Amino acid sequence: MAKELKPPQELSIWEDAQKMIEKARRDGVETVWDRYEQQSPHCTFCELGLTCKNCNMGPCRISPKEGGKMQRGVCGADAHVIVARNFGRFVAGGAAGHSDHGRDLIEVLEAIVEGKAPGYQISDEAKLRRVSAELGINVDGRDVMDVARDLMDICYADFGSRKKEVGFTCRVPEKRKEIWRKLGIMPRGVDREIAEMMHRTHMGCDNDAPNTLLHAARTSLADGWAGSMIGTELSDIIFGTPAPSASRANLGVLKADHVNLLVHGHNPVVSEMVLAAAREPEMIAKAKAAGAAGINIGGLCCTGNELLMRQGIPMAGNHLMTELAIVTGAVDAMVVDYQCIMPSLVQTAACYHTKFITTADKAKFTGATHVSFHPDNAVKQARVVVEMAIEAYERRDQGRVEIPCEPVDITTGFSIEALLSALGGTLDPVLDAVKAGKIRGFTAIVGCNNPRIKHDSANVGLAKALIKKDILVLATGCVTTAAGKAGLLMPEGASMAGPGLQEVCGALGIPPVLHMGSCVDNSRVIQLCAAIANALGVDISDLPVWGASPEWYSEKAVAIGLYCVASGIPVQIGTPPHITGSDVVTNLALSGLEDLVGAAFLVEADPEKAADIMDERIKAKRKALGLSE
Ligand code: SF4
Ligand code: MSK
Repeated sequence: MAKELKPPQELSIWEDAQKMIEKARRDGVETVWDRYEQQSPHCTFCELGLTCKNCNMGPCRISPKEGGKMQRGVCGADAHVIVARNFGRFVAGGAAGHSDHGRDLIEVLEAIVEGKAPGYQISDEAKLRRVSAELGINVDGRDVMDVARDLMDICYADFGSRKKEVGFTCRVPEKRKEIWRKLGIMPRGVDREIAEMMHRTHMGCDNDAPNTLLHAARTSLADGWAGSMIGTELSDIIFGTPAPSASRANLGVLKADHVNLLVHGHNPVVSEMVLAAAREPEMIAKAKAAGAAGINIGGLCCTGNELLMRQGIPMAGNHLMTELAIVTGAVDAMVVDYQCIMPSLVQTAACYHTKFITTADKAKFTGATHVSFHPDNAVKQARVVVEMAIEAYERRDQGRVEIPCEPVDITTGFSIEALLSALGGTLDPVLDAVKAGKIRGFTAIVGCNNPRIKHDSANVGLAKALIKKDILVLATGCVTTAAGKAGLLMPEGASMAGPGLQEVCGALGIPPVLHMGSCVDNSRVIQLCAAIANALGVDISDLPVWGASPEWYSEKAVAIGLYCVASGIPVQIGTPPHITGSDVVTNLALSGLEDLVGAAFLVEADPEKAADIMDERIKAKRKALGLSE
């Protein structure tokens, strides 16, 4: 018998989502929540991480009952080995996603240097020189392209096998590097660590769960301090370093009288070009000739974050809003690159007039229109995409359009450089506020949505609970749209904060939640923590800081969580990964890592309870630094 549908009010905290879930049901369109119900209850073995299909003697399952049958796989692997192997591959998947994105930026830089990337350029030469000098490249008096070529070579080398330490570990406090060296988890090369994880988890290799987990940490560190950091830094160099600007968020950013083109995925390499094409007078004239008032570009997920941070382009929604955006009937085209793009979007788009366009040869979707993007053809292909959106607009049935709300105002663009500039070029004002107890600590809330959790309830709930305790929140990824919709990305949002944070926000004119970028941009968070630790002469694990991912879903989120923990930043998560079938692995994640790297994971779904636990640690860290609690 079909399960009864839950009321939309139980699925999302947002009015725009609730209205579009209702419309989807009226229109007969299936959503992520419908499929989640169909998949529930999930397989217990898989939830516990106790299944293995790493070889053809299996698949194998381990009984969660101690002393029961099936305590070992056919090869003899026990629950701990299987859970650790599965987790290691999960982390490798996430690190591969971020890092391959980073590599794509190196390839664009290479094409710029070779003069084969019309439309792309070095937008922030000062940052190119600054970052290059940090990595030991001679920049004095040299031509910009010569410096760029050397930077490109160093970045490529960070993906390889011949280094002992990836380049950006130059930013890491010495005490932290000593821990990594002692544990044998210093990241050497992105591809090397990912490949070694795949090797170790082949049948008959690394059959010691803690040893596998240490390599998972090393793999994640290669992501954070190399793959992702390269992605962020090169994106800034090529497209510009973000600076604070105003924008808007929610489905109200769609415009009934415009061609609406949404960009979705992660890499600005595609979305920046689409935006540039949509701003060309010739394209706007074509849109007007088709009867539209203009072309409206909106963002989804992390490529939306990239355009929001640098160009102020509005955010239509986060992960669980992507299907619902199409359900408005107002989206003429959705152009995607890779990661976090639900395969269902092809079917959702087919229920309306929406053109669904893929652009990455490594991320094709059956049923989509593929427009292959490369650095040498991106300008031309971006125009093709915009023209497809205009054509689709002509087919739009205005009778099916429902834009469910008015947009809310947000501010964005808090790169480290922008923060420093707002603070007069030094971290001192923030450090003084921390010492005075006006800012008691920091938490980066990062990541996703997950239909296991009422959409954005935990993302917003945790942010509100923390700022009330005078803990400044940094937001990246899909948390951004959640915080924005809740009014937390506006200076006025400080009225929801504690008195100390309110005072600081008022003095600096900043919101209590600062938007720092997309999911690769969590590299900005670890870089900032390292800079603060270096300024204070302590290790990162000595700081009153947390990471959090209350509604995480992806492999990438776990890679981020683990590189934060391995860097000394404890991380709250709302739901555990599939590791609870092994007490060895679970205990290591929740407490054992604390002894090894000075930080561990906290699993707590209730935002208020999580904030209280996080606050206790912040008090302890402040006390140890000689500060008032
Ligand atoms: Fe089973 Fe071992 Fe093969 Fe995994 S590696 S499927 S546990 S035999
Ligand atoms: S898109 S990884 S749902 S943040 Fe980066 Fe959002 Fe999480 Fe994907």
